[in-house]
Amino acid sequence: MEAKDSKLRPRPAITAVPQIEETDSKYKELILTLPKDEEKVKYRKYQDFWYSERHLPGILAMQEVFKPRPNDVILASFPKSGTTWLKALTFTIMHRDKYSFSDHPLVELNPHDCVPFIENHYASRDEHYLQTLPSPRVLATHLAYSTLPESIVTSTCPIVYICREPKDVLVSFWHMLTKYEWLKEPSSFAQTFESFCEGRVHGGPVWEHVLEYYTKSLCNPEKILILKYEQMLECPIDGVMRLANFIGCPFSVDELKNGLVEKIIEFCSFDKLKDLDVNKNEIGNLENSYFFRKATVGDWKNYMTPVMANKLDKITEEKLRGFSFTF
Ligand code: PAP
Repeated sequence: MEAKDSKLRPRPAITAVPQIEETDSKYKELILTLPKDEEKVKYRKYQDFWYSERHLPGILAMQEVFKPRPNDVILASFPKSGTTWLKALTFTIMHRDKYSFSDHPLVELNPHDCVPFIENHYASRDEHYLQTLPSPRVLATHLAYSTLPESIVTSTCPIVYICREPKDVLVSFWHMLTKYEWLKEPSSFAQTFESFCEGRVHGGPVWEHVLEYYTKSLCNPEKILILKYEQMLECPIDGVMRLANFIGCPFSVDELKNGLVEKIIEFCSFDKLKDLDVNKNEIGNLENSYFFRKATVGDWKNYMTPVMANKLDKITEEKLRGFSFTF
């Protein structure tokens, strides 16, 4: 087994991404003309989706410049839908011949360090890092399908998309927002609820985000695989097998006999990852622990009034009408 990959390193903190007022990005002027939403986090609407304003220079640069390698695997998701887990699983499956469990990058690095968000590296002017990573790379994005660079859409790279029931996404989202110190005074749950319903959160609206990838996957099932967070929790073996087959790394008969699928699931489990020192805030990126909260289905019941839940369910019902998709 090869030693840990020296190329991997902790990602830049979100504070490394300049606010729009401070950036010298060539896209600044254009971004300042986009529709704006000003709550505690500033969002702007770009190509029908709302994105955090400070990340838009990176998103536009990525659209213009990013070129995938033919054997990259792209992980896509709406925020708080199971991305961290999908990153850990995909990275472990793909590099299972390279790393042993005892000497694995995920023991010392957060999944977001092992699988970088492409747009975040552009936003923090650290995009050259992506070039230093050895092939095959696993890369991630929260961008809507229609915001993806043409180079990804037309490439041979498989895209794995994970989605989650919107009420739980919202609760997870709100918890994340309450943690950022640079927000000083986070939004109330009621404020975040209204913004979420109107789509004004990073990557929102969630329904259009999911439906774009879903409808594209129907036309091109070899290019896009849709995974559902709840199904992955219910039957991780099935999810991991589908994931491995889709990215071209199927398990051999011997690996199946040796219980490798179960071992990978255990290695990437919420309980295992959240208890690693690197994910506990003591070392590494201060934000690492924010990605591990409860990992359950239905936590929305502890935060939403019946009226709120009903309102969100109605929106979901209306948005999905006419599509064969259900959460
Ligand atoms: P991101 O968009 O900021 O990357 P993302 O990983 O998509 O976040 O979502 C975080 C959710 O995944 C959290 O859900 P919760 O707030 O409802 O608890 C987090 O707990 C959950 N999560 C993180 N790691 C795992 C894992 N290994 N298995 C299952 N769920 C996980």
